[in-house]
Amino acid sequence: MAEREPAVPAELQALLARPAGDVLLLGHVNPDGDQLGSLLGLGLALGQAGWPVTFAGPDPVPEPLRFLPGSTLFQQWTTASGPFHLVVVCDCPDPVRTGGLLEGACGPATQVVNIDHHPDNKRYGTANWVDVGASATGEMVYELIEALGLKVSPEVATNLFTAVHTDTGSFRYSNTSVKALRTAAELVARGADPARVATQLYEARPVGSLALLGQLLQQVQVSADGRVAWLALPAGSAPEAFLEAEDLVSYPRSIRGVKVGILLKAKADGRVKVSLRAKGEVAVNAIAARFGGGGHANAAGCTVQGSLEAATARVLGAVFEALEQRD
Ligand SMILES: [Mn+2]
Repeated sequence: MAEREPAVPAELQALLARPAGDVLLLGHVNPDGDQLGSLLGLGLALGQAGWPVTFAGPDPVPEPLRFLPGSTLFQQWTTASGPFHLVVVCDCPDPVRTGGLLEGACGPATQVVNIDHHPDNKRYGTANWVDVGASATGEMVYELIEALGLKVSPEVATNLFTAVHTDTGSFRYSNTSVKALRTAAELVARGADPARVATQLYEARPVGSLALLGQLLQQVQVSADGRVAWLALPAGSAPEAFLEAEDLVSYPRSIRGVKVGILLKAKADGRVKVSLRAKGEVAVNAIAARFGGGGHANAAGCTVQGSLEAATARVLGAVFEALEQRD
């Protein structure tokens, strides 16, 4: 994979060059390792440089990510305080996902910095940096911190390493570029501990979760041609914390010959949350977009109205259509 030139926009560097007011690092619903690692890494670095920083979002830090340094500073908000001088949003393609907090945190003079690698980013910031070639937003934040000449402490390094680690599927997915690995290596040199991060993320399951995992995985279905595998979970199949902690969609994708893996989770309110994962042959973000969702070519999601059976049939229909167009 070719190296890309460093591309931190001058506008962004100018905004963050020196402390100029209070900064809100703002998260979105269901924050993941890339989003929290990016926000906490950047916020801790800005804090060390003298900026007054606040970390907040509509949802709390999920249990498996509570080892991230600074995560105890992250506040769960229903309404935003503010206005802030600066609001930084990371890894968030659509401001709707902040649950109204972005609007609440902004006054007429607020600068909104939008740093992301999703191709469907809506460029809602006053300064936008969208690099679809970046493996993770955390990779971009590392580049930004370096460009600003800020200190990369072991705490900052751990957050950014976790961001790159999780978004590349532990350096297994097709976005595991030379740059992703170089960034990870530099972060390890600055104090991130790969074994500790992996242990916290993948070897800290609560007792009993394997039995539930086994029970749920028995429900994985595979299409007759072997190219699509899915897991459709009725509402209440498993506790929310379990679903949050387990990357269930990775199991249907892990089957030999499967091109698209799907997880469908029915919610009590009649919506079905859909996660789609591919192996580089079908762009699942185009499929998710048909249902009002989005994401990356190999990892995307959407929400479908209706029963689990109806949603499964509609999504499978769209996936097979995409496979046929590819053939
Ligand atoms: Mn990401």
